Amino acid sequence: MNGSGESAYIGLGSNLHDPRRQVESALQALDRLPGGSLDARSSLYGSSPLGPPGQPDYVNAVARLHTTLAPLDLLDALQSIEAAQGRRRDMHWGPRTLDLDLLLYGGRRIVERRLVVPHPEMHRRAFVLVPLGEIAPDIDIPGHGPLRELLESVDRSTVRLLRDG
Ligand code: ROI
Repeated sequence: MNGSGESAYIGLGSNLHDPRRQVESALQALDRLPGGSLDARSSLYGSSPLGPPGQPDYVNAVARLHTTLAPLDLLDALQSIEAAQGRRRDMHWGPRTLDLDLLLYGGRRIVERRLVVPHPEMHRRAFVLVPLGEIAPDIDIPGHGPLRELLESVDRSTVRLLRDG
């Protein structure tokens, strides 16, 4: 069933070391991954940090890939991009140079030791749902229903469209 590939949605986030540049360069890296291409990308959004206070605001975006990579191979590829851009696995929910989350993979639900899809927090995170709504307004989140309805249940005021991005 994977011969022609699947659509996968990736959440991007950064709040350290020139966050806009981190996210833009990760989008380029996603486009260069083997076995796929970048299909669509959202604008860049600024968002208030979820997690410990006192950290800088985040830049967030969502991308859609068309990929023939299996989910765990795609996860490996995302972690390589994070590592190449200097991500260190540091403080839980603390500031980060680059976070790439595999949000959705086709319409699938996946529960593995290393990977849960849909991403288990995405349905309550405005900084994921708002950019996702820009590129896939009619999508359903498996197990959670229409994105349009989820968007009504989150505080969208924590997320703002960034100019020139
Ligand atoms: N908060 C925001 N606003 N955006 C993120 O991408 C983000 N990523 C995280 C935590 C620390 C949960 N907070 C975030 O990993």
